Amino acid sequence: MYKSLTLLALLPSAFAHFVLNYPPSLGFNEDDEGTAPCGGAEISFDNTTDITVGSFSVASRSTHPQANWLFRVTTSTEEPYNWTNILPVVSQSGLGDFCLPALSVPASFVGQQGIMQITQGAVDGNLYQCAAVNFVEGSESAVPSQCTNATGITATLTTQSSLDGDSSTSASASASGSASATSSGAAASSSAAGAVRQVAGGLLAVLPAGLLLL
Ligand SMILES: [Cu+2]
Repeated sequence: MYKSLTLLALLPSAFAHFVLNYPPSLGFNEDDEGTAPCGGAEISFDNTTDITVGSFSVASRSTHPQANWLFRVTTSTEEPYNWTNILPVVSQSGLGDFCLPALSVPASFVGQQGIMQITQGAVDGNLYQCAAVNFVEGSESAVPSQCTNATGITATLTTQSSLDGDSSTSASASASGSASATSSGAAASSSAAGAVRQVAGGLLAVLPAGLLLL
């Protein structure tokens, strides 16, 4: 706990971790971005974004060269939130705009309001952003303008269903974070890619297609 707070305090104030560009964030405050479930933002349904359950996009911008992402939804507004994963953990490399299109959630969400949570597991811990959404039938007719991928962005699906650690388990989180971010980075990402092809080939096909939508 103290260790991760110290790391956050050492970051330059212009270091934005990551921002959620689409759907619109419930609020971004870089000092609070490590606070679950929504980076310090209050859950509110005053401004919701319609999300077509059959196909939608999530667009972010990252200042971390390597990160793991978890995309989840819920219709609950209270602990423990009963999250549903949109994808397994996504392992991503490269700086800047990062967008995944063609995401989907079960049709059972149609007609409900909910929260979409985007968590980035990065060198400085898990960071959180949320959007208030209104789940509707259908598929996105066009990818939103915010959905672009910076040159050099790559993403692969892992077989993990949750991110390692959080602010309450700083010891293990910082150990695994530094291992994958330094010398073992290449080996870790190539073995993750192999696992993806083996276990979830169909889903992985979504990612390169999205990267062509620039
Ligand atoms: Cu950061």
